[in-house]
Parts: sequence; structure tokens; C-alpha cells
Amino acid sequence: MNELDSLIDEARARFGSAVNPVELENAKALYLGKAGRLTSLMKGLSALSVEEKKSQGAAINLAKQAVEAALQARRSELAEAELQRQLEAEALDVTLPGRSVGQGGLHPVSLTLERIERLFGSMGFDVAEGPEIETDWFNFTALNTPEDHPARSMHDTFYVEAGDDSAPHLLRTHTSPMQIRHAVQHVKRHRASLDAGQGMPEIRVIAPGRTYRVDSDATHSPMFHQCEGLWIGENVSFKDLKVIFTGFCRAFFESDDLALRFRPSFFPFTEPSAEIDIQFATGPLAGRWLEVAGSGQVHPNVVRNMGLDPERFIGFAFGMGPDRLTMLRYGVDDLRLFFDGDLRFLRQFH
Ligand code: 2NM
Repeated sequence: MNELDSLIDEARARFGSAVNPVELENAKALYLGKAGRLTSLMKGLSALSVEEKKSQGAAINLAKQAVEAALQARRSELAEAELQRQLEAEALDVTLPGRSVGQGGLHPVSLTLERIERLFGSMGFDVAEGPEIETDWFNFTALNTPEDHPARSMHDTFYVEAGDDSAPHLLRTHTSPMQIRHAVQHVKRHRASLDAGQGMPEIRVIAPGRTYRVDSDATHSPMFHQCEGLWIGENVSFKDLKVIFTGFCRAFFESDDLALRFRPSFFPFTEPSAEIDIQFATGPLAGRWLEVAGSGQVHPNVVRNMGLDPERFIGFAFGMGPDRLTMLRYGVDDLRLFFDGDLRFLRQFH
């Protein structure tokens, strides 16, 4: 084997044992660099005759091409190996089980509100929703609540800065302002008929939603829920209230032997007024009277503020707390659990 062939073999072997590009480029310098073996062979040609220059030069060029080809081949091999290493390092295991999107569910109080809406809906009640930031008129004045009533104090009600000198706004303390709004709209729609001495369809509506009071302990949250009901017509009596509310409670708690008690009370917007208590015949709460709602015959001043003649139109209203109804239905003893957002608690309801 001549000198050039063994040089090529040696270069191939060195390139082959280079395990990274730095080693490979260092090996390249031994043959193709300025002081490399092939370079010095080229320089050595000058000492030869023209004939020898021709043949030796051609042979050296062939050897150089072979070495460069070997270098290029090894470069590709190393680049390919590096790519494989990267792909393996970043490999995705497509056989791993996926992360599923968790199944959501309704909040227990939302379940109660849906239940209330469905039951009253089946008894012909509309559902009215409206603003949580109210004016003093709709929240208090229209509801026959006097200027000096304690509920109007800063200790009991959250007032909202209006930013200008317009009437003070507040976070509604009950959903009855929505009853007024709904009644006023209803009366407006039937004004012509009323003015012509004809009647109007009865107002039958519930107003569920968030309400706010300055209060916070195990049984009071500054934000809580209310659902108020209203039925106004020309011949609606307290007897209707008893029938409607008894039917509602028995359906809501799925208990036909549930007893109800209407206990005299006072509210500015009703006269007479009654607290509604229920009593379970069976179960953990059996025998205890539990307050679930306030109610009464709508006060003539409130009927007038709805745009109706209180000599002609009469009816009843009631207000209940869906949070408390939810506690009674599921046996929850701390109201705050509903608003802490702890999934271990909330997951139990769906
Ligand atoms: C209650 C108790 C008694 C009530 C009154 C009205 C309205 F708009 F007719 F005046 N809505 N809701 C009412 C009556 C609410 O909650 C304890």
C-alpha cells in the first residue's frame, strides 16, 4: 500500500474515532490544515520534475478529495447522532393517559335557586332579575321604609359612592326592589286597559338573586341570597299565600307531612305580616320549628308605588333565604362553607 493510501486510511480512522465536532475539526487540521500532512505533501511538489509534479499532484489531489469526503461523511454522522440524542431527550410518551378536563357542577345554592324557580314556575310565577346596585328609592322609600329606619344606616347597608352628586346608591339589601321594578313595568304595559276601567293580568313573580348587608358570622354573610315572591290581583288573599307557600315547602323538601306556622311579625312593606316557620315530622330536625321566610299582605303605600290603586288591588309578598333553605335541605351547619370555595365541600353536591 502506498503512502497516500495509508494516509487516507489513517485519516478515516481518526475521523471515525472523533466523538464530537470539536475532536473532528482538530483531526481535520492534522491532514488538511496549514501544517497538515496533505498540505506539506503539496508543498513538497516544487522540488520535483514537471512529469513527477503532474502524476504526484494528481495522486495527492485524489487523496485530498478522499480525505475531505471522509471528513464530510463523519460530520454528517455526528450531526445525525446529535439530532437523535435531542429527539430522544424531548420524546413525548403518547401512550400516557391524558389529563382530562374536570367535570364541573352547580353550586349547592344555585341548585336551590333552580329548584325554587322551577317550583314557582309550575305555579305560574315569572322570574325577574335586575340590578344589585340600587337607588335609595327602590330599595327603601318605595317599600314604605321610613327615613329613620335602622336598615338605612351605614351599619347595616353598604353604600356606593356615586362619583357625582346624584342620588346615593347602595348594594340592595333584599330583592324586593326588583319586585317594584317588575310591578311598575307590568302596570305600564297595561296602563291603557286600567285607565279604561278594565283589569290587568295578575302580577305573579319571584325575584331571586344576590343581596348584601353589613353582617358576618356563622349564620350571616355580607353577601347572601334572597328570593322574594309577589302576587297582586283584585282578589288575592292571605289564604292564597298559605296555599302557595305550603305547596312550595312540601315540594321543596319532598315531605308531604311538613307542617307550617304563620307567626305574626312586622315588616314596613307588609301589613299584616307573618314569619313562616316549618316543622319536619321525621329526620334529624324533626319536631323543631324552623324559620324559613317572612311574608305579609302588601302595604297599601307599596301597592300605590307600583302604580296601582290599593282600594282595588291587593296581594301578598314573601321573602326567603335560599342559603338557609340549602343548609336545611342538605344538613349544612355553617353558612360560610358556601362562600369559601373549598372544592372538598362543593364536590359533594353534584
Ligand atoms: C319579606 C317579607 C315580607 C316583600 C314585599 C315585597 C314588595 F315588593 F311587594 F313590597 N317584596 N317582598 C316581603 C314581604 C319580603 O322578606 C322577608
